[in-house]
Amino acid sequence: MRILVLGGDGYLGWPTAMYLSKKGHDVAVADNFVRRQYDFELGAESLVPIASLQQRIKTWKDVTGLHMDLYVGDLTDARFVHRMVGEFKPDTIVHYAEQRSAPYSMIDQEHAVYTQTNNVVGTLNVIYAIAELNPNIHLVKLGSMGEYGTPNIDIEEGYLEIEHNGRKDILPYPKQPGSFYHLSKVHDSHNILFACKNFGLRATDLNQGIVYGVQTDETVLHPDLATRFDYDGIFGTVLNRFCIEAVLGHPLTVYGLGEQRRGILDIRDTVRCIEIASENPAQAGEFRVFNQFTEEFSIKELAELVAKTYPGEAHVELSEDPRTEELTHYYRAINTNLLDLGLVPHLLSDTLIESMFGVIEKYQSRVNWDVIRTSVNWRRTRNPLYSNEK
Ligand code: NAD
Ligand code: USQ
Repeated sequence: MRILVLGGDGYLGWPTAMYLSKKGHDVAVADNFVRRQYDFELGAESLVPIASLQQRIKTWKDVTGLHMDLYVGDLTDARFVHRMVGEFKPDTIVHYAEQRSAPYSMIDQEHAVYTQTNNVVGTLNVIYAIAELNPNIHLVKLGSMGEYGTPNIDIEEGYLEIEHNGRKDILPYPKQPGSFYHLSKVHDSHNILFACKNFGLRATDLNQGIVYGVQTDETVLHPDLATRFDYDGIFGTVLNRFCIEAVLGHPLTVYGLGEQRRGILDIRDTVRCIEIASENPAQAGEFRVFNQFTEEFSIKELAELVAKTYPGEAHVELSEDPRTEELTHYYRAINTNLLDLGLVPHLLSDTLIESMFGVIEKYQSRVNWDVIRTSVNWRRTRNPLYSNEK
Protein backbone atom coordinates (compact mmCIF):
# COMPACT_ATOMS: atom_id res chain seq x y z
CA MET A 1 0.00 0.00 0.00
CA ARG A 2 1.11 3.59 -0.56
CA ILE A 3 0.59 5.47 2.70
CA LEU A 4 1.03 9.21 3.22
CA VAL A 5 1.57 10.14 6.89
CA LEU A 6 0.62 13.77 7.56
CA GLY A 7 2.34 15.11 10.68
CA GLY A 8 5.19 12.62 10.15
CA ASP A 9 7.65 14.65 12.25
CA GLY A 10 5.51 14.40 15.40
CA TYR A 11 5.43 12.21 18.51
CA LEU A 12 3.16 9.63 16.88
CA GLY A 13 3.64 10.37 13.17
CA TRP A 14 7.34 9.48 13.04
CA PRO A 15 7.05 6.07 14.81
CA THR A 16 4.00 5.28 12.66
CA ALA A 17 5.86 6.09 9.44
CA MET A 18 8.75 3.79 10.40
CA TYR A 19 6.41 0.99 11.51
CA LEU A 20 4.43 1.07 8.26
CA SER A 21 7.64 1.29 6.20
CA LYS A 22 9.06 -1.77 7.99
CA LYS A 23 5.80 -3.62 7.28
CA GLY A 24 6.48 -3.22 3.55
CA HIS A 25 4.31 -0.20 2.71
CA ASP A 26 5.58 2.65 0.51
CA VAL A 27 5.55 5.56 2.93
CA ALA A 28 5.78 9.33 2.52
CA VAL A 29 5.81 11.80 5.42
CA ALA A 30 4.62 15.40 5.38
CA ASP A 31 5.12 18.13 7.95
CA ASN A 32 5.57 21.90 8.25
CA PHE A 33 7.61 21.60 11.52
CA VAL A 34 5.25 23.87 13.41
CA ARG A 35 5.50 21.56 16.45
CA ARG A 36 9.17 22.48 16.74
CA GLN A 37 8.12 26.12 16.47
CA TYR A 38 5.72 25.78 19.47
CA ASP A 39 8.77 24.65 21.47
CA PHE A 40 10.56 27.90 20.66
CA GLU A 41 7.44 29.85 21.60
CA LEU A 42 7.01 28.06 24.94
CA GLY A 43 10.68 27.74 25.91
CA ALA A 44 10.24 23.97 26.09
CA GLU A 45 11.85 21.09 24.25
CA SER A 46 11.46 17.35 23.81
CA LEU A 47 13.14 15.56 26.75
CA VAL A 48 14.68 13.10 24.31
CA PRO A 49 16.83 14.84 21.68
CA ILE A 50 15.36 14.48 18.19
CA ALA A 51 17.08 14.62 14.81
CA SER A 52 15.71 16.70 11.94
CA LEU A 53 13.14 14.91 9.78
CA GLN A 54 15.60 14.88 6.88
CA GLN A 55 18.20 13.19 9.10
CA ARG A 56 15.64 10.71 10.43
CA ILE A 57 14.76 9.64 6.90
CA LYS A 58 18.43 9.32 5.95
CA THR A 59 19.24 7.22 9.04
CA TRP A 60 16.14 5.08 8.42
CA LYS A 61 17.50 4.32 4.94
CA ASP A 62 21.00 3.58 6.34
CA VAL A 63 19.67 1.28 9.06
CA THR A 64 16.96 -0.59 7.13
CA GLY A 65 17.57 0.11 3.44
CA LEU A 66 14.01 1.46 3.23
CA HIS A 67 13.17 4.72 1.46
CA MET A 68 10.63 7.33 2.58
CA ASP A 69 9.45 10.31 0.54
CA LEU A 70 9.31 13.71 2.23
CA TYR A 71 6.92 16.61 1.65
CA VAL A 72 7.62 19.81 3.55
CA GLY A 73 4.61 22.09 3.61
CA ASP A 74 1.55 23.38 5.40
CA LEU A 75 -1.82 21.62 5.13
CA THR A 76 -3.58 24.97 5.27
CA ASP A 77 -1.99 25.64 1.86
CA ALA A 78 -4.49 23.97 -0.50
CA ARG A 79 -2.11 23.97 -3.47
CA PHE A 80 0.59 22.18 -1.47
CA VAL A 81 -1.87 19.49 -0.37
CA HIS A 82 -3.23 19.04 -3.89
CA ARG A 83 0.26 18.75 -5.40
CA MET A 84 1.45 16.28 -2.74
CA VAL A 85 -1.57 13.98 -3.04
CA GLY A 86 -1.45 14.16 -6.85
CA GLU A 87 2.25 13.35 -6.92
CA PHE A 88 2.51 10.61 -4.25
CA LYS A 89 -0.81 8.93 -5.23
CA PRO A 90 -1.50 7.32 -1.84
CA ASP A 91 -3.98 4.51 -1.19
CA THR A 92 -4.28 5.70 2.41
CA ILE A 93 -3.71 9.06 4.09
CA VAL A 94 -3.01 8.94 7.83
CA HIS A 95 -3.78 12.41 9.16
CA TYR A 96 -1.98 13.37 12.39
CA ALA A 97 -1.04 16.91 11.36
CA GLU A 98 -2.88 19.15 13.80
CA GLN A 99 -2.18 21.40 16.77
CA ARG A 100 -2.88 18.76 19.42
CA SER A 101 -2.61 20.40 22.83
CA ALA A 102 -5.78 21.34 24.71
CA PRO A 103 -3.91 23.79 26.99
CA TYR A 104 -2.22 25.46 23.98
CA SER A 105 -5.65 26.10 22.45
CA MET A 106 -6.81 27.69 25.74
CA ILE A 107 -3.87 30.14 26.18
CA ASP A 108 -5.88 33.00 24.73
CA GLN A 109 -8.06 34.00 21.77
CA GLU A 110 -5.16 33.99 19.32
CA HIS A 111 -4.21 30.40 20.18
CA ALA A 112 -7.84 29.23 20.03
CA VAL A 113 -8.31 30.79 16.59
CA TYR A 114 -4.98 29.42 15.38
CA THR A 115 -5.83 25.90 16.59
CA GLN A 116 -9.24 25.79 14.95
CA THR A 117 -8.01 27.39 11.71
CA ASN A 118 -4.99 25.11 11.43
CA ASN A 119 -6.92 21.94 12.21
CA VAL A 120 -10.22 22.55 10.43
CA VAL A 121 -8.80 24.21 7.30
CA GLY A 122 -5.98 21.66 6.99
CA THR A 123 -8.47 18.80 7.15
CA LEU A 124 -10.80 20.48 4.64
CA ASN A 125 -7.89 20.79 2.21
CA VAL A 126 -7.16 17.07 2.63
CA ILE A 127 -10.84 16.26 2.04
CA TYR A 128 -10.92 18.34 -1.16
CA ALA A 129 -7.65 16.89 -2.51
CA ILE A 130 -9.04 13.37 -2.02
CA ALA A 131 -12.43 14.25 -3.54
CA GLU A 132 -10.86 15.85 -6.60
CA LEU A 133 -7.93 13.51 -7.23
CA ASN A 134 -9.10 10.08 -6.10
CA PRO A 135 -12.16 9.55 -3.85
CA ASN A 136 -11.01 5.98 -3.37
CA ILE A 137 -8.19 7.09 -1.03
CA HIS A 138 -8.94 5.95 2.53
CA LEU A 139 -8.61 8.81 5.02
CA VAL A 140 -7.49 7.60 8.46
CA LYS A 141 -7.99 10.64 10.67
CA LEU A 142 -6.85 11.03 14.26
CA GLY A 143 -9.69 12.24 16.43
CA SER A 144 -9.88 12.16 20.20
CA MET A 145 -11.85 10.41 22.94
CA GLY A 146 -12.19 13.88 24.43
CA GLU A 147 -14.62 14.77 21.64
CA TYR A 148 -17.33 12.92 23.60
CA GLY A 149 -16.69 14.67 26.91
CA THR A 150 -17.92 12.79 29.98
CA PRO A 151 -21.64 12.02 29.50
CA ASN A 152 -23.55 10.16 32.20
CA ILE A 153 -24.15 7.22 29.84
CA ASP A 154 -21.87 4.71 28.06
CA ILE A 155 -19.84 6.17 25.17
CA GLU A 156 -20.44 4.20 21.96
CA GLU A 157 -18.11 4.09 18.95
CA GLY A 158 -19.25 7.15 17.04
CA TYR A 159 -22.97 6.46 16.77
CA LEU A 160 -25.92 6.09 19.16
CA GLU A 161 -29.29 4.44 18.53
CA ILE A 162 -31.99 6.84 19.69
CA GLU A 163 -35.73 6.36 20.08
CA HIS A 164 -37.69 9.60 20.05
CA ASN A 165 -41.48 10.04 19.89
CA GLY A 166 -41.90 6.44 18.79
CA ARG A 167 -39.30 6.58 15.99
CA LYS A 168 -35.76 5.19 15.96
CA ASP A 169 -32.56 6.32 14.26
CA ILE A 170 -28.81 5.77 14.53
CA LEU A 171 -27.23 9.20 14.92
CA PRO A 172 -23.73 10.59 15.51
CA TYR A 173 -22.96 10.30 19.23
CA PRO A 174 -23.43 13.69 20.98
CA LYS A 175 -20.16 15.58 21.48
CA GLN A 176 -19.44 17.76 24.54
CA PRO A 177 -15.69 18.40 24.47
CA GLY A 178 -13.75 20.42 27.02
CA SER A 179 -11.40 22.67 25.03
CA PHE A 180 -11.19 24.62 21.77
CA TYR A 181 -8.66 22.00 20.62
CA HIS A 182 -11.07 19.12 21.26
CA LEU A 183 -13.79 21.17 19.55
CA SER A 184 -11.58 21.42 16.44
CA LYS A 185 -11.64 17.60 16.31
CA VAL A 186 -15.45 17.63 16.56
CA HIS A 187 -15.64 20.11 13.69
CA ASP A 188 -13.31 17.86 11.66
CA SER A 189 -15.48 14.82 12.39
CA HIS A 190 -18.60 16.62 11.15
CA ASN A 191 -16.80 17.85 8.02
CA ILE A 192 -15.50 14.38 7.19
CA LEU A 193 -18.89 12.75 7.84
CA PHE A 194 -20.49 15.20 5.42
CA ALA A 195 -17.70 14.64 2.84
CA CYS A 196 -18.28 10.87 3.00
CA LYS A 197 -21.99 11.39 2.29
CA ASN A 198 -21.49 14.13 -0.28
CA PHE A 199 -18.41 13.01 -2.24
CA GLY A 200 -18.56 9.29 -1.44
CA LEU A 201 -15.24 9.40 0.45
CA ARG A 202 -14.16 6.53 2.70
CA ALA A 203 -12.90 7.57 6.14
CA THR A 204 -12.04 6.19 9.55
CA ASP A 205 -12.12 8.56 12.51
CA LEU A 206 -9.90 7.18 15.28
CA ASN A 207 -11.06 8.64 18.57
CA GLN A 208 -7.81 8.06 20.37
CA GLY A 209 -7.27 8.22 24.12
CA ILE A 210 -4.14 9.61 25.80
CA VAL A 211 -0.95 7.99 24.52
CA TYR A 212 1.96 7.09 26.80
CA GLY A 213 5.43 5.70 26.19
CA VAL A 214 8.43 6.82 24.20
CA GLN A 215 9.86 3.75 22.52
CA THR A 216 8.76 1.44 19.74
CA ASP A 217 10.67 -1.39 18.05
CA GLU A 218 11.80 1.13 15.43
CA THR A 219 12.67 4.21 17.53
CA VAL A 220 15.26 2.21 19.48
CA LEU A 221 17.20 1.17 16.36
CA HIS A 222 19.32 4.35 16.36
CA PRO A 223 19.41 7.60 18.41
CA ASP A 224 18.44 9.56 15.25
CA LEU A 225 15.21 7.54 15.09
CA ALA A 226 13.98 8.55 18.56
CA THR A 227 10.63 10.28 18.78
CA ARG A 228 9.87 13.41 20.78
CA PHE A 229 8.86 13.16 24.46
CA ASP A 230 7.06 16.16 25.91
CA TYR A 231 6.93 16.95 29.61
CA ASP A 232 5.97 20.63 29.81
CA GLY A 233 2.65 21.80 31.28
CA ILE A 234 1.22 22.57 27.84
CA PHE A 235 2.24 19.69 25.54
CA GLY A 236 3.20 16.98 28.04
CA THR A 237 0.43 14.41 28.47
CA VAL A 238 -0.50 13.11 31.85
CA LEU A 239 1.17 9.71 32.26
CA ASN A 240 4.37 10.76 30.48
CA ARG A 241 4.46 13.81 32.76
CA PHE A 242 3.94 11.79 35.94
CA CYS A 243 6.86 9.50 35.01
CA ILE A 244 9.14 12.47 34.36
CA GLU A 245 8.01 14.26 37.52
CA ALA A 246 8.77 11.13 39.59
CA VAL A 247 12.32 10.88 38.26
CA LEU A 248 12.96 14.59 38.82
CA GLY A 249 11.67 14.48 42.38
CA HIS A 250 8.93 16.96 41.38
CA PRO A 251 5.45 16.42 42.90
CA LEU A 252 3.12 14.44 40.63
CA THR A 253 0.74 17.19 39.54
CA VAL A 254 -2.79 15.80 39.81
CA TYR A 255 -5.44 18.41 38.91
CA GLY A 256 -8.62 18.60 40.99
CA LEU A 257 -9.46 15.40 42.88
CA GLY A 258 -7.82 13.25 40.23
CA GLU A 259 -11.13 11.47 39.76
CA GLN A 260 -11.35 12.36 36.07
CA ARG A 261 -11.37 9.05 34.18
CA ARG A 262 -9.73 8.71 30.76
CA GLY A 263 -8.90 6.07 28.16
CA ILE A 264 -5.18 5.52 27.55
CA LEU A 265 -2.96 3.44 25.26
CA ASP A 266 0.67 2.50 24.70
CA ILE A 267 2.43 4.18 21.76
CA ARG A 268 3.13 0.69 20.34
CA ASP A 269 -0.62 0.14 20.13
CA THR A 270 -1.13 3.46 18.35
CA VAL A 271 1.05 2.36 15.43
CA ARG A 272 -0.63 -1.05 15.30
CA CYS A 273 -4.12 0.55 15.31
CA ILE A 274 -3.13 2.66 12.31
CA GLU A 275 -1.96 -0.46 10.50
CA ILE A 276 -5.23 -2.25 11.32
CA ALA A 277 -7.36 0.68 10.15
CA SER A 278 -5.31 1.07 6.95
CA GLU A 279 -5.42 -2.60 6.04
CA ASN A 280 -9.19 -2.81 6.64
CA PRO A 281 -10.46 0.31 4.85
CA ALA A 282 -13.89 1.85 5.30
CA GLN A 283 -16.41 1.34 2.47
CA ALA A 284 -16.95 4.05 -0.14
CA GLY A 285 -19.24 6.64 1.43
CA GLU A 286 -18.69 5.27 4.95
CA PHE A 287 -17.63 7.42 7.90
CA ARG A 288 -16.39 4.76 10.31
CA VAL A 289 -15.51 5.53 13.92
CA PHE A 290 -13.25 3.50 16.21
CA ASN A 291 -12.56 4.35 19.86
CA GLN A 292 -8.80 3.86 20.08
CA PHE A 293 -7.76 3.19 23.67
CA THR A 294 -7.02 0.01 25.59
CA GLU A 295 -7.56 0.76 29.29
CA GLU A 296 -9.38 3.23 31.52
CA PHE A 297 -7.96 4.80 34.67
CA SER A 298 -8.62 7.78 36.89
CA ILE A 299 -5.83 10.37 36.89
CA LYS A 300 -5.18 9.69 40.58
CA GLU A 301 -4.85 5.95 39.89
CA LEU A 302 -2.22 6.75 37.25
CA ALA A 303 -0.29 8.99 39.66
CA GLU A 304 -0.43 6.38 42.42
CA LEU A 305 0.72 3.66 40.03
CA VAL A 306 3.72 5.75 38.98
CA ALA A 307 4.54 6.65 42.60
CA LYS A 308 4.32 2.99 43.63
CA THR A 309 6.48 1.79 40.73
CA TYR A 310 9.20 4.43 41.02
CA PRO A 311 12.02 3.02 43.14
CA GLY A 312 12.72 6.38 44.86
CA GLU A 313 10.43 8.80 46.72
CA ALA A 314 7.48 10.12 44.69
CA HIS A 315 4.84 12.43 46.11
CA VAL A 316 1.34 12.90 44.64
CA GLU A 317 0.04 16.48 44.90
CA LEU A 318 -3.59 17.52 44.38
CA SER A 319 -4.06 21.12 43.22
CA GLU A 320 -6.87 23.26 41.88
CA ASP A 321 -7.89 22.10 38.42
CA PRO A 322 -6.91 24.77 35.85
CA ARG A 323 -9.32 23.20 33.35
CA THR A 324 -13.09 23.23 33.08
CA GLU A 325 -13.89 19.55 33.40
CA GLU A 326 -16.10 17.31 35.55
CA LEU A 327 -14.17 16.57 38.74
CA THR A 328 -16.10 13.36 39.44
CA HIS A 329 -18.12 11.59 36.80
CA TYR A 330 -19.39 8.35 35.27
CA TYR A 331 -17.14 6.95 32.53
CA ARG A 332 -17.50 3.84 30.45
CA ALA A 333 -16.50 3.82 26.79
CA ILE A 334 -16.82 1.00 24.25
CA ASN A 335 -13.64 0.05 22.35
CA THR A 336 -14.40 -3.27 20.64
CA ASN A 337 -13.98 -2.37 16.94
CA LEU A 338 -10.16 -2.44 16.90
CA LEU A 339 -10.02 -5.49 19.20
CA ASP A 340 -12.39 -7.31 16.80
CA LEU A 341 -10.00 -6.49 13.94
CA GLY A 342 -7.07 -8.07 15.78
CA LEU A 343 -5.55 -5.50 18.17
CA VAL A 344 -3.74 -7.26 21.01
CA PRO A 345 -3.13 -4.47 23.54
CA HIS A 346 0.03 -3.82 25.51
CA LEU A 347 -1.49 -3.24 28.92
CA LEU A 348 0.05 -0.80 31.36
CA SER A 349 2.51 -2.90 33.25
CA ASP A 350 5.25 -2.02 35.68
CA THR A 351 7.79 -3.07 33.07
CA LEU A 352 6.74 -0.35 30.64
CA ILE A 353 6.76 2.36 33.30
CA GLU A 354 10.16 1.20 34.50
CA SER A 355 11.58 1.32 30.98
CA MET A 356 10.33 4.91 30.72
CA PHE A 357 12.16 5.77 33.96
CA GLY A 358 15.40 4.57 32.33
CA VAL A 359 15.01 6.85 29.29
CA ILE A 360 14.05 9.79 31.51
CA GLU A 361 17.02 9.32 33.83
CA LYS A 362 19.34 9.40 30.83
CA TYR A 363 18.07 12.82 29.68
CA GLN A 364 16.90 14.47 32.92
CA SER A 365 19.60 17.14 32.77
CA ARG A 366 17.82 18.58 29.69
CA VAL A 367 14.70 19.50 31.72
CA ASN A 368 13.66 23.14 32.02
CA TRP A 369 11.97 23.22 35.45
CA ASP A 370 10.25 26.51 34.64
CA VAL A 371 7.89 24.87 32.15
CA ILE A 372 6.79 21.86 34.19
CA ARG A 373 3.82 23.52 35.87
CA THR A 374 1.07 24.63 33.53
CA SER A 375 0.61 28.35 32.94
CA VAL A 376 -2.78 27.97 31.28
CA ASN A 377 -6.05 28.46 33.09
CA TRP A 378 -9.21 27.62 31.13
CA ARG A 379 -11.29 30.35 32.73
CA ARG A 380 -8.94 33.22 31.85
CA THR A 381 -9.38 34.80 28.43
CA ARG A 382 -5.86 36.26 28.48
CA ASN A 383 -2.66 34.63 29.61
CA PRO A 384 -0.23 36.84 31.55
CA LEU A 385 2.64 35.30 29.58
CA TYR A 386 1.16 36.63 26.36
CA SER A 387 -0.19 40.02 27.39
CA ASN A 388 1.26 43.01 29.20
CA GLU A 389 -1.48 42.82 31.82
CA LYS A 390 0.43 41.08 34.56
P1 NAD B 1 2.55 16.24 17.50
O1 NAD B 1 2.26 17.68 17.73
O2 NAD B 1 3.77 15.65 18.10
O3 NAD B 1 2.58 15.95 15.92
C1 NAD B 1 1.76 16.62 15.00
C2 NAD B 1 2.62 16.99 13.80
O4 NAD B 1 1.81 17.68 12.84
C3 NAD B 1 3.77 17.94 14.17
O5 NAD B 1 4.99 17.43 13.72
C4 NAD B 1 3.40 19.25 13.49
O6 NAD B 1 4.54 19.98 13.05
C5 NAD B 1 2.52 18.78 12.33
N1 NAD B 1 1.54 19.80 11.89
C6 NAD B 1 0.65 20.48 12.64
N2 NAD B 1 -0.05 21.32 11.86
C7 NAD B 1 0.38 21.16 10.59
C8 NAD B 1 0.06 21.75 9.34
N3 NAD B 1 -0.87 22.71 9.24
N4 NAD B 1 0.72 21.34 8.23
C9 NAD B 1 1.67 20.37 8.29
N5 NAD B 1 2.04 19.78 9.45
C10 NAD B 1 1.40 20.18 10.59
O7 NAD B 1 1.24 15.43 17.97
P2 NAD B 1 1.06 13.88 18.30
O8 NAD B 1 1.07 13.71 19.76
O9 NAD B 1 1.93 13.08 17.44
O10 NAD B 1 -0.44 13.68 17.83
C11 NAD B 1 -0.74 13.38 16.49
C12 NAD B 1 -2.25 13.38 16.29
O11 NAD B 1 -2.84 12.42 17.15
C13 NAD B 1 -2.91 14.71 16.57
O12 NAD B 1 -3.91 14.95 15.61
C14 NAD B 1 -3.54 14.50 17.93
O13 NAD B 1 -4.66 15.30 18.08
C15 NAD B 1 -3.86 13.03 17.93
N6 NAD B 1 -3.86 12.45 19.27
C16 NAD B 1 -2.73 12.50 20.04
C17 NAD B 1 -2.74 11.93 21.31
C18 NAD B 1 -1.54 11.96 22.23
O14 NAD B 1 -1.65 11.54 23.38
N7 NAD B 1 -0.37 12.41 21.77
C19 NAD B 1 -3.91 11.33 21.78
C20 NAD B 1 -5.05 11.31 20.97
C21 NAD B 1 -5.02 11.88 19.72
N1 USQ C 1 -3.89 16.23 34.12
C1 USQ C 1 -3.46 16.30 35.43
N2 USQ C 1 -2.18 16.67 35.66
C2 USQ C 1 -1.29 16.97 34.66
C3 USQ C 1 -1.73 16.90 33.33
C4 USQ C 1 -3.04 16.54 33.09
O1 USQ C 1 -4.23 16.02 36.36
O2 USQ C 1 -0.14 17.31 34.96
C5 USQ C 1 -5.26 15.80 33.81
C6 USQ C 1 -6.07 16.81 33.02
O3 USQ C 1 -6.75 17.71 33.86
C7 USQ C 1 -7.02 15.90 32.23
C8 USQ C 1 -6.22 14.61 32.04
O4 USQ C 1 -5.17 14.65 32.99
O5 USQ C 1 -8.13 15.58 32.99
C9 USQ C 1 -5.62 14.44 30.66
O6 USQ C 1 -4.79 15.55 30.32
P1 USQ C 1 -3.68 15.44 29.18
O7 USQ C 1 -3.02 16.75 29.06
O8 USQ C 1 -2.85 14.23 29.39
O9 USQ C 1 -4.57 15.06 27.89
P2 USQ C 1 -5.58 15.93 27.03
O10 USQ C 1 -5.54 17.36 27.33
O11 USQ C 1 -6.91 15.25 27.10
O12 USQ C 1 -4.96 15.75 25.56
C10 USQ C 1 -4.19 14.62 25.17
C11 USQ C 1 -3.50 14.98 23.85
C12 USQ C 1 -4.56 15.24 22.79
C13 USQ C 1 -5.51 14.07 22.70
C14 USQ C 1 -6.09 13.70 24.04
C15 USQ C 1 -6.84 12.39 24.01
O13 USQ C 1 -2.68 16.12 24.03
O14 USQ C 1 -3.94 15.46 21.53
O15 USQ C 1 -6.55 14.38 21.81
O16 USQ C 1 -5.01 13.50 24.99
S1 USQ C 1 -8.26 12.42 25.04
O17 USQ C 1 -7.83 12.82 26.38
O18 USQ C 1 -8.83 11.10 25.03
O19 USQ C 1 -9.16 13.40 24.49
